[in-house]
Amino acid sequence: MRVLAINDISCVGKCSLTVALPVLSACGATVDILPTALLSTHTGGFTGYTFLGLDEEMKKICDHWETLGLKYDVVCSGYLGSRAQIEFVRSVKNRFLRKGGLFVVDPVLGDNFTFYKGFDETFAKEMLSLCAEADYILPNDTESFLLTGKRDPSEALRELAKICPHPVITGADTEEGYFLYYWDGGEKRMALKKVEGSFHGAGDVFASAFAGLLGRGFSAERALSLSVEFCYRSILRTAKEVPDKKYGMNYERELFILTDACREQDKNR
Ligand code: PXL
Repeated sequence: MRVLAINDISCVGKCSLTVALPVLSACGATVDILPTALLSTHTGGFTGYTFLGLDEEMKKICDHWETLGLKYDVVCSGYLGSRAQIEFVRSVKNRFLRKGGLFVVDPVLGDNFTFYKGFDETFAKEMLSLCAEADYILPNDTESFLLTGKRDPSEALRELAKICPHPVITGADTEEGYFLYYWDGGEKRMALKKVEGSFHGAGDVFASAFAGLLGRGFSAERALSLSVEFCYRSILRTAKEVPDKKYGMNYERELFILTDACREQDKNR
C-alpha cells in the first residue's frame, strides 16, 4: 500500500507529518510526503513560531513526480496553509490517486469552536469544496460546525453527507453523551469515553490511523473502532505523562494496537 500524506512539517509539537509518517508506517504503508509548510512549532499554543509556506515548492515536487509515473492507493490531506494550496491539492488528487484509490481529507480548521490562527470563513468555504472531492472526511466538532454552520452534530453530519459519501465527526459532546458520528447510508454513532482536557494532535493521530487501516482493507467500522481505541489509549497516556499538552500526544507506545491488528489481518488472508 502506497500512501501520500499531504500536511505540514511542524518541527516541534507532534502533529501533521511527524505523526502521519510513523502512524501510517505502523499500518504497513509506504508513506511519501508532500509538505505544505515548514513551521518551528505548530500554531496551537506557541507564540513566535516561524512559518514558511511551500506553495511554489509543492508545484515543482509534483512536476518531478509526474516524470516518475507515481500513483497512490491512498491520498490523505491535512493542514493546508493557504486557499491556493487547497486548490492545488485538488489537482494532486487528480494527478496521483490511482483509479479506485481513497482520498481522505482532514479539514484542519480549528478547535474549541474557534479557527486556528490564519484561517477564516473564506478558507472554510474553500475547504468545504475540497471535502466534496473526498471519499472520507474527518472533521472534529468545531470543524463540522465551521463547514456547515450547524452546531448540532446530527444536522452537521446530514449536511456533510450531501457532499461527501462518508463524513465522520470525530467527537461531539451532546446531552446524551460523547460520540463519534459517521454516515453509512444514514447516521451512525459510536460512544466515546471522555478524558477532560484538550489534547493537541489527537486529530492527526486519529486521522492517520484511520486512513492507514482503511487503506489496508479494514471495514470502515473496524478502522474507526481501532483508531478510536488507539487514540483513546494515547490520550490516557498523554494525560498522565505530558505536563504541557501543546507538546503533543504520547502515542508511540500504543502503536502496537495498529501493528497487532495488521498482523492478525495478514494471518487471516
Ligand atoms: O493538529 C492540527 C495542526 C496541524 N498543523 C499545524 C497546526 C495545527 C493545529 O494547531 O497549527 C501547523
